[in-house]
Amino acid sequence: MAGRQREGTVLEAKPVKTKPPPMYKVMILNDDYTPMDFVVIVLQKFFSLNREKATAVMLKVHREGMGVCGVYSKDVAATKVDQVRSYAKQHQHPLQCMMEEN
Ligand code: TYC
Repeated sequence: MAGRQREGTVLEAKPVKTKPPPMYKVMILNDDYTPMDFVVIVLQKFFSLNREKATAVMLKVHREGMGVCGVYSKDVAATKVDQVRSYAKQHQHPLQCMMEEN
């Protein structure tokens, strides 16, 4: 059988179309009752913002009604929303937190 050629079937890799997973913005809403200092603490505690950045985000929300705390994968964003809601509830503040696809 010397010299006999094998069938030349080439299996080309199909280009795999994978999109990066969607990311989610975590946002807080303004209200008239939650103390400013409490919002700054929340932003530092759950979103790892330093005091200056946390204050800037809090003031933006206070003036504009809504602001982004951070952008995360779906699971992480959902955890942050739960953490903020339960921390606000525990302290009896009506602070609202939500997530939205980026
Ligand atoms: N508006 C609030 C106040 O005047 C402060 C505040 C800021 C509340 C941001 C919620 O997400 C918020 N005490």
